[in-house]
Amino acid sequence: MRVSDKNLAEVWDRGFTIIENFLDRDALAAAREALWEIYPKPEDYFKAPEEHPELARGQFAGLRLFPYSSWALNRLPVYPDLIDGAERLLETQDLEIYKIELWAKYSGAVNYDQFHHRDFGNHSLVVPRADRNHTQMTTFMLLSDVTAEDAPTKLVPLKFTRELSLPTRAVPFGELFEHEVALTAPAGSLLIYKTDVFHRGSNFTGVNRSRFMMLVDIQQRGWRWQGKMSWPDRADAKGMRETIVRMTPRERDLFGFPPPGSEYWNEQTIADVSARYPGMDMTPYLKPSADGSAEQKS
Ligand SMILES: O=C(O)CCC(=O)C(=O)O
Repeated sequence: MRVSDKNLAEVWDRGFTIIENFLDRDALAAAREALWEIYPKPEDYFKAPEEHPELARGQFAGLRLFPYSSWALNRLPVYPDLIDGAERLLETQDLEIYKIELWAKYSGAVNYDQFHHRDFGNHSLVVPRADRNHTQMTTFMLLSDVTAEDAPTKLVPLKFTRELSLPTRAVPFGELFEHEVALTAPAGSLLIYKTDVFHRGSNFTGVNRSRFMMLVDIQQRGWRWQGKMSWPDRADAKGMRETIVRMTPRERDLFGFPPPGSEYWNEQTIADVSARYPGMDMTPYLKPSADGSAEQKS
């Protein structure tokens, strides 16, 4: 579903917006099915939680970094309506995806309650700008229904925190609770928020409940003081090569892959990148750059 202008305006005014049923039904169903290649199905987990001690090691134990073994998950960060929303919010097409995580939580594994915090603490070496420049667009894609019992994220509208100076990254547990809005929405919904927004994870209040989401963060390319993951570092991770092959040149570009027309491309790099990524259609990279360096020679 296209992110509406109203939703984008809400990101600026309130600090966050929730777009219900954002993912199309097929994409959601395929992504949910692929989750079980990574995580235990809830019904299996709750039969014997003690068989999954790795998920009880702490609040972040259910985090898994991009890429994944399945295209059904790997395609979500480049879901066209997400990138369109980022282009319109950030008012540029020169974007990079700077973090992708999957996060599974199971009730009883650990207490997921958090104090309110702002995410820029580990997304930036500095602080967000108070105007609209240098904004990082952070998102949660819900891959399961989230009701009040399912550990919803709780966010505080900006109007309640304007008095707190930007360097304040966290407040003591319990503060701001009276202003928080719970992210309760059906599977397939999208939360967009900014890194100056106070929010927190909450604990489950129901039994045998679980919550699955994908976190995708996007910013304008080229701000070396902001970011989180390094895609070259993940290049040899399982699933990355297949994912890069399946993506369009535009989608690869969001990960820093050289775009068509880049001076990187020449006869040698086209041949050798093609060998590193068997099956990749190299045709778009054959187009000559301004100095003609990628023109194929016969
Ligand atoms: O999982 C959630 O609902 C939010 C968690 C969070 O905000 C964090 O760990 O930074």
